[in-house]
Amino acid sequence: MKANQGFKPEFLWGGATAANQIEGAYLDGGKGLSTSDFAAYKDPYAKGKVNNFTFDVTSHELQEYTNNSEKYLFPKRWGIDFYNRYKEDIALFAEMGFKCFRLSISWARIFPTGLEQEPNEEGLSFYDAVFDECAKYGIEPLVTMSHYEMPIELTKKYNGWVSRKLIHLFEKYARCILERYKNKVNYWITFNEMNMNLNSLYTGAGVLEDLVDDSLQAAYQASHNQFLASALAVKAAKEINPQIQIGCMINQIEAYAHTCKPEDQLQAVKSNQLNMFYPDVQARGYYPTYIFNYFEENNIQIEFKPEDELILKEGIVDFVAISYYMSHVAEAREDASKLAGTFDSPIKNEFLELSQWDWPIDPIGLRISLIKLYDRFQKPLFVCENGLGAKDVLTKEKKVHDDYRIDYLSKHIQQMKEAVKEGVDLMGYTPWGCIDLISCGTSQMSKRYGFIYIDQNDEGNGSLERIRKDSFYWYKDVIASNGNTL
Ligand code: BGP
Repeated sequence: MKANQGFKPEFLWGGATAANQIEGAYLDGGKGLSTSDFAAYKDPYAKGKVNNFTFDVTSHELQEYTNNSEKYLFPKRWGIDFYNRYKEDIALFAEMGFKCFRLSISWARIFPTGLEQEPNEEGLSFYDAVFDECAKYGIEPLVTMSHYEMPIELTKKYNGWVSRKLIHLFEKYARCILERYKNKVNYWITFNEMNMNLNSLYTGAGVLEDLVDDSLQAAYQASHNQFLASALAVKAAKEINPQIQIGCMINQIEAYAHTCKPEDQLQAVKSNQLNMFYPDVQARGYYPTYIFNYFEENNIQIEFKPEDELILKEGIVDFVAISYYMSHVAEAREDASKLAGTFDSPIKNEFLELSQWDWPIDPIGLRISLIKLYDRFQKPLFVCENGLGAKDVLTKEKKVHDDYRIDYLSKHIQQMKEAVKEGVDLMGYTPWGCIDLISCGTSQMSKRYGFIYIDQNDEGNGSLERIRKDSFYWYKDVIASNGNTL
């Protein structure tokens, strides 16, 4: 069989965002409050702190809250006013030649508390308008149903995804948006980075950790409930429009063994299994054996009902999507399983450079990940996040010379291309934060990923003007040449 020469002609080049990091307008258009609206200022993952907040936010003003002399602002995620400027932003994406735009729908815009029977029409129309704008330019939306947010009411009432009550509330939401946009959206992802539940339960699953006895147990119970919700959404998608392609997604952090010592190698295998658990369930439709061993070792007992097995089996995804930012180093140690799949590798990889936020930069790790994922699932893959968070400088002439970003992206695209040549079926590439947005991990504006600079600082001040960076013109050429001009 002839080897692939590179990206297929229909390759989906584009960029990625999430509602809570771009939209702003957190109370406009009938939207309810989301968990992300309560992301604390200095505590990236707001562990438990949300409990101390009063939930009655009635004004649009930022409110200040002090706890143990640390200052928090909430709601913090005002975004970049995409809610009002989506036409301008999508026009800029079109100018770069985007074939695809990854965005998420804010659940709380559609069902403000998650509990309503009828959806909020204003919320639905907003996304209609966004998808229509994409269609004008032939841009395919890739829509995440749940990207690190949900109606805060579901945290207050049920403590988020630890409760099975959320499964059918999510199914109602998923059916509603699938039905509404069935002729406008062909590509869907159910949950963003599900494996990050192990890292930050509040962000991924709306669970307040100080309300659960054991956070590992809670993380797996929340994940189980999300698996079921995801599977029901997949089933609904197939019923509503069999043409729809619907995928799962993880934050892919490949673990390398620290040394060739067999114990380290074994730990790397085990660390990678814990990450693969998520796509294993969603792309194969059942729990793998290794996770039951892990549950036993860690005394985890999840509520698994008899009907769950069939739901998982009937909800197998069409493709596997990943975000990819870094690799990880594993070694045999007591706390190794806790560290698996997290950002906090205690061991540095001496062969890799670090970003300004100390994230190891590893383009070959992306190729390794793609090869292994394709070997494992034999399903199309999608790199729906990748990129370099950096402190950009806007010159007096209103330029941003982000050659470091060009260098980062071009090396990753090069490795993706090699993987494709080696036979990996890759659907598309949507680098993260294609337009500068509020960083999830730091809640800051100054950790920028975009091809388009936004005039806004960490305090939310600025004109919000959109400015093309050097990487904007570079990426335009990359897309026009289908990945040949790098
Ligand atoms: C992923 C999330 C995104 C995004 C990205 C970059 O985990 O899906 O929402 O924010 O990471 O992370 P950060 O914003 O912390 O740099």
